Amino acid sequence: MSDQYQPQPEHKFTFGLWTVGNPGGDAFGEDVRPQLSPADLVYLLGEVGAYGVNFHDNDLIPINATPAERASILKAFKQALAATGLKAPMATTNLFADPVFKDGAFTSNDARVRAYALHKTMHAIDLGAELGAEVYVFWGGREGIEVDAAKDPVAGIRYFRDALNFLCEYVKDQGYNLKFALEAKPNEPRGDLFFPTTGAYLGFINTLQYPEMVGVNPEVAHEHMAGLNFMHAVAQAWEAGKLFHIDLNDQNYARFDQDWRFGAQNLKQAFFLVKFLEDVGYAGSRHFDAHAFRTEDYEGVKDFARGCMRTYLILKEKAARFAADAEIQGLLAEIHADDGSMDAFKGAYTAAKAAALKAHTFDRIGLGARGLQYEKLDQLVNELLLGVR
Ligand code: GCO
Ligand code: MN
Ligand code: MN
Repeated sequence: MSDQYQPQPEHKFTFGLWTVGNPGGDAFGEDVRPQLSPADLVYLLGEVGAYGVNFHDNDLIPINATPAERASILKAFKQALAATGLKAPMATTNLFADPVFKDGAFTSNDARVRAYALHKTMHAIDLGAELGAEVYVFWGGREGIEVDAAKDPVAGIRYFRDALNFLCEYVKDQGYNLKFALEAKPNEPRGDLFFPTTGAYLGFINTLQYPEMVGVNPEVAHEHMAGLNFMHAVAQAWEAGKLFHIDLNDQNYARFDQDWRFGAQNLKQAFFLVKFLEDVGYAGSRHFDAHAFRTEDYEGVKDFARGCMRTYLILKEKAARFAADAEIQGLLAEIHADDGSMDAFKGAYTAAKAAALKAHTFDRIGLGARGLQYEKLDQLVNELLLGVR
């Protein structure tokens, strides 16, 4: 491999314990890889050059662990972090695997389940803070329905808001340096999930008690499942100052959550995403929430992890080429040219401006007849990506 594409700490590439540690079982087949311990997964990530490792509470400490088991797992994990230099920048709660959450956690109809979800999350937040996490993700894997008759969706929104307000207060009370990032998904594992898109969460955040503590964690696969343009969701989050984290992976449109290696399927979308993140100077983790194909052993898992990071870095280089390509930049300059003839109509409203604009005569036919050269531009992008310019 060329050195040019070697991951460095400043690239902030992270993986979850549940990603490289995914043993490959699916709804139709059993695990194909042995389960590795959290510490061993940290060593694997150190070997491939990642910056950090993220975890759900139960990726690290099984839900039934005794205090002695907990202490020994944590000790080995901390030793592995110290030995590899890996950070643990993000943590989260598993609020979906245990049967207690089969009908939701914060939005369950059962007040006892909702309270248990808060209890479990506070303990998990303590664990994340102990290991240095600064972002805490909420993915509501079971917050939804199969049966609309069973749940009131407005109550679901209110329960979720109450939970986040409570947990923001908890974080402030403990003095933790922790921000929340909400991760949307349209469906799977529930028939329909509440807050199906990043946009839905962006609307919701401003209804919270401490909106400044809460942002989003958009995931490529989740917006693609809904047939949406992921980069646009990321752009809206960025523009709102809410891009606190990002889950990178890939998959075909309108499928289940395939969680493939970054760039495995839609290279052009991946390119524009990387270009966006680099152009705006996004400084957070580039987290790969994906896993190796079920065909792979642990060597294949390393290929998967290296591939995610390498593709990101190659696309980053392509973005720099895009910025330096005279023909592309010349076309863009033409496309975005402004002759100043509309300057008098720009900016804030005034009655005089509105009257002048209403009285102005436009060359509507001429404006509509202009060719915009997007065919040429898009082909130049294709050729750049295909490596011939
Ligand atoms: C999924 C989600 C999860 C979350 C994870 C962290 O579709 O399973 O993407 O992987 O990202 O639970 O919150
Ligand atoms: Mn996902
Ligand atoms: Mn995710």
